[in-house]
Formats: sequence, C-alpha cells, structure tokens
Amino acid sequence: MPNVVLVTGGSGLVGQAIKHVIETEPAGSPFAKQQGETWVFATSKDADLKDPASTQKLFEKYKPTHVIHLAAHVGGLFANQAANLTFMRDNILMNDNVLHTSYAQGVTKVISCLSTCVFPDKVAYPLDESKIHLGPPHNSNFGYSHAKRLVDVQNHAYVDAFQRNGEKGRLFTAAIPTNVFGPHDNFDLQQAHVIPALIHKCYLAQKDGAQFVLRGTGTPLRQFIYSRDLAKLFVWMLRAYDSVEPLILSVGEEDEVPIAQVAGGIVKTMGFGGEYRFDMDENANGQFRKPASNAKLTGQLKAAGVDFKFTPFDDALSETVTWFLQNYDSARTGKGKQ
Ligand code: NAP
Ligand code: GFB
Repeated sequence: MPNVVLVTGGSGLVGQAIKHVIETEPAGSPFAKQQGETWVFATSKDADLKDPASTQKLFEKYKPTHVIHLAAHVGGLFANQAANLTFMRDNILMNDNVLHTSYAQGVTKVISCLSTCVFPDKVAYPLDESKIHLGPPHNSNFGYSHAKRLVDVQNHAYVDAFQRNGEKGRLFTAAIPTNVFGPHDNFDLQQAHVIPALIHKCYLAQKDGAQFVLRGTGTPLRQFIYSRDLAKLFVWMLRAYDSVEPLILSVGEEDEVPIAQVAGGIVKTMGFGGEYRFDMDENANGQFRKPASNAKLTGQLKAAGVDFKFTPFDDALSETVTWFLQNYDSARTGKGKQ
C-alpha cells in the first residue's frame, strides 16, 4: 500500500482535481484516500523540477514511495505553436529530473502524464496505446509531443534496469489523457486550451457587450475529459495498474465533439445573449482530430469490477463555469496581459 504519494504539479488543473478527490471520496470508494497514506501536492514554489538539485531536495524532504508526475509546461494550441522549443526543453528537463530522482531514491511506482497529442498525426484511427511511435506528431506541438513521447521510452528503460537489478515490484508507467478541463484550469487567453479560453472570452464579451470571436472554423473534433473524472482514474491507476505500457484515459470515440458544439455549450451555460462567430481562419484549426480509443481502460475497469462513470459533458461544463465565475479574481486569467 502507498505510504507517501507525491503529486508534482499539485497546484494545476489535474493536481487540484486529484486533491479534491482525495479529500472528498468517502471511505470504501476505490478512489478514496487509504489509511496510513500521506499525500503531498507540490508546486513550483516547493521545487523547480527543471533543476536537478532542487528536485533532489524535494524528494529528500518528503521521501515519496509513489509519485504521480503531472508537473509540466502546459498550454493550448496557440501557446505550443508559439514556443515549441521551450515546451520541449522544459518538459524534457522536468521529466528527466523527476524520473531519475525517483529511480535513485527507490520510489516504488511513478505514473507520468502524457497527452493524446503524442500520437502520430497520420495514422489509422482510432489511436490506441500501440501507436505512439509510428510516425511524427502534429507539427503545431511537436516540441511538447516529442518530450512527452520520450517519457514512454524512459519508462521502458527504467523498467529494464529494474529487471536487470532484480528490483521486483518497482514500476514506472504513464497515463495518456485527452484534452482536460475543470476547476483550477488555466484561463489565460495566451496559454489556455480551448474550453477555458472560450469560457473566459465569453465572459469578457458578456461584460463588455462585445462580440465573442472564436478561432478557426469550428469544425475540428476533440474528446474532452473532466478533470475530476481523470483524477479518479489516476488514483485507480496508482492502486491497480501494473504495466509499463501506457494507458489512455479518455471518454469514448463516440464522444468526439466539434469545437462549434463546444462553443454552443459554453454560450448556453453562460447565458450569453450576444453575437458569436468563428474567424474562419483555417490556419487556426490545428490538428483536425485525434480520436483515441478507451477500450483498454474500460476493459480493465470492468474486469476489476470498478464502478466508474464519466460525468456528462454538460454537467462538467456547468461546474467549470460556476467555478470560474466564483473564482475569477484568483483564477489564472493572465490579468493585465489581454
Ligand atoms: P497546469 O494546470 O498548467 O499545471 C501545471 C503544474 O505544473 C502546476 O502545478 C505548476 O506549478 C507545475 N509546474 C510547472 N513548471 C514547473 C516547474 N519548473 N517545477 C515545478 N512545478 C512546475 O497543467 P495541467 O493541465 O494540470 O496538466 C497536468 C498534466 O496533464 C501535465 O503533465 C500535462 O502535460 C497533462 N495534460 C494536460 C492536458 C490539458 O488539457 N490540460 C491534456 C493532456 C495532458 P505552479 O502552479 O507552481 O506554476
Ligand atoms: O485545446 P486546444 O487549444 O488545443 O484546442 P489542441 C484547439 C482547437 O480549438 C483548435 C479551436 O481547433 C482551435 O481552432 N479554438 C477556437 C481555440 N477558439 C480558440 C481559442 O480561443 N483558443 C484556443 N486555444 N483554441 C493541444 C496541444 O492541442 O491539446 C497540446 O497543443 C496538448 O500539446 C493539448 O496536447 C491537450 O487540442 O489543438
């Protein structure tokens, strides 16, 4: 049983969702905190994970037995496009420091977080866990995608070393979520993924009586997972997942939605009465689609008898909008930069 679980990126969208689940799931739930466990949610104030000495100090302080590695340089399509080099370097450094410090300090299990953008752009759909390395990722985020994809190679190398060293019971593996949204997201318009960007833009348009203008044509398709659903799946993986091969954490292929439909959902949820339109710039569309299969995930949950249901998209959107409106002053909105 885990003793000390260190969550890197503990202040972020996914880290805060795991904290919520750990603090609110009732005893007996497969996602509840277990007796004797200590959970540590680390932020960049606790350690700069780009720096090996700072990373080592963090690990020496908390002596984690288990690590959920979420910390990353994260951003939406436009942030990635503008800074592929920085996204690549920051993430390579953080991942190498966290994995190698975990290795040196005897951490039993590490689950790192990848993203469905690691998959090749041109490959037969749906994406599944066997297809990560079959071709280059989409050009818009090649820096971030290659850094994240490398984690899968690193995990295999560490597991190979564990086997050679006769270190039974140690495992480094990875989760591959699709686009995530929820409370504590990054709503800074320069950095945000599509859902927090649209919520924030819609809010500003409403406040200023201005037009709500979206990027692209609205036709690209995406799958979205609610952060609190993803959090439960991370807790389940920590307890039960026992393979170095990564696991896609996503809603089903049938839940792929056009961006235009997401926009309509946000307009409705926020009660926006003004005009909204897409700028129709095809260059702003990014990858057209990246549908991922969750068959491996659902198969494993079913086999283990775990009762898990995805939150309906509209409910999750409504909870996210409510959180944004209630926390506007403290949320990451890039105030002063718009
Ligand atoms: P986020 O909200 O932007 O949070 C990023 C976290 O990383 C924050 O806690 C941040 O700490 C920490 N961090 C950044 N640089 C750091 C550094 N140099 N040293 C230490 N900590 C640092 O990100 P998220 O959306 O929760 O993403 C979590 C994970 O999910 C990431 O691995 C991301 O790649 C993956 N993912 C995200 C999405 C998505 O749609 N958001 C989709 C697929 C996969 P501070 O708050 O102190 O800065
Ligand atoms: O979430 P997002 O930024 O990133 O979504 P990706 C981009 C899609 O939303 C494109 C449309 O089709 C955009 O045209 N969109 C419309 C907007 N209006 C806006 C807007 O105001 N802001 C944004 N951001 N999008 C990211 C990757 O890809 O997905 C990351 O770049 C990561 O590396 C993440 O993997 C999960 O889904 O295209």
